[in-house]
Amino acid sequence: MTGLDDIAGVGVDRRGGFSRHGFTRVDAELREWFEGEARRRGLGVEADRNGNIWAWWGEPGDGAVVTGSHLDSVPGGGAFDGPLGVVAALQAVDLLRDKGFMPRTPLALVVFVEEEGGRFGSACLGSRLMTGAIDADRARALTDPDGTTLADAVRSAGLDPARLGRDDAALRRIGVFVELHVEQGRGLVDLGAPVGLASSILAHGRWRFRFTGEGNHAGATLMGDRRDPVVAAAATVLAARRAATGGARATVGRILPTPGGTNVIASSVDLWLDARADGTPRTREVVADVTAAAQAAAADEGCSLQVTEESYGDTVVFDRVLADDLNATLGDVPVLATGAGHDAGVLAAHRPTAMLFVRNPTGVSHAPEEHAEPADCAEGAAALARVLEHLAR
Ligand code: HGY
Ligand code: MN
Ligand code: MN
Ligand code: MN
Repeated sequence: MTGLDDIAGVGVDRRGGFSRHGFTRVDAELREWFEGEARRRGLGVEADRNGNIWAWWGEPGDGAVVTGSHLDSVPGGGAFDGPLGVVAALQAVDLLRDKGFMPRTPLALVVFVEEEGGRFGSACLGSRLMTGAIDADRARALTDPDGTTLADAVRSAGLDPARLGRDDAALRRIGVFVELHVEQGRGLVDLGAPVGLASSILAHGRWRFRFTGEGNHAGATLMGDRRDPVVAAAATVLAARRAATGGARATVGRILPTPGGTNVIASSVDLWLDARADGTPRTREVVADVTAAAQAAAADEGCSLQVTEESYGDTVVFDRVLADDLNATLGDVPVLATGAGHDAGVLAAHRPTAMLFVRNPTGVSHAPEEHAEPADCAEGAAALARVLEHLAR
């Protein structure tokens, strides 16, 4: 799909996936690409106070029909998660223009920044700043693995960190928001459909578990004399697997021992838990189970433990009236729940919001195997065009 090919080379990492994170040089390259594509279509481009980019078909105005997604990725991510929604939005504008459509309502495309939280650890950062779902002071102090704060990163991207935070003017501009996204799962494959609508998003959050023990020599320290935080962390990983029952999901995808030497007993280790379930009570129950096991493991190992909630969002149920209306427009497509979070999930608490999914034959996401066939991508863009025409007519 043109567009996806244009950016396919940007931010490819050694695993063959993509590592594109907010407010980095790679991010700047992707923004430049998007702004060029938007300007080529005569769209007016502006960045909001939180670093999200808006491209306007017609005069910017309140109550607009807005579509978009993100261009950043998880480390080693796939080619479609985020970019497909942005490229499909550009293609939908082309399709509508080709048929001579002129929106009667302002229409905007938005690229949200740092949706994956791959750099600063907080998911949907751009949309959560816009809605006030994350405290601006807390956000400014977020640091990346190199210790750079969000405030510094924003400043070096040419924005004023003091202006980060809830943006009521931007929210007023959103009359309705629709995000197209590659499906992260096999629902559409199993149903034999190229395009679907989202019904809900699981509650999910991220917690950092910091175990502190005693750094020492791997060879000179007898086993009985150790306080090894990695041992407590390992027990916690297994506890997460045990806790995730009944449809709940618990993942530890990132563990960082300090100092991280092969012949060094770590002095501390950070482990991040990603927990998701149908609803807050069950999600918090999973986290409580894992925390209890982590505390016991830390005590056994003579280590201390500090648990910090880094981001959390309750279950999202998308606007049913809007979904039914769009489904009538699309001619009765499958309606699916998802375990993956999205900027649309953040906005859904503030504005009528819907999501379109495009079939992913592998069902895999957040890995290079993530895929969508060109024909299904085209179907997705055409479906988005029909939806935008319906909403902005
Ligand atoms: O983590 C998620 O579900 C999303 O991809 N940010
Ligand atoms: Mn993702
Ligand atoms: Mn995504
Ligand atoms: Mn030595």
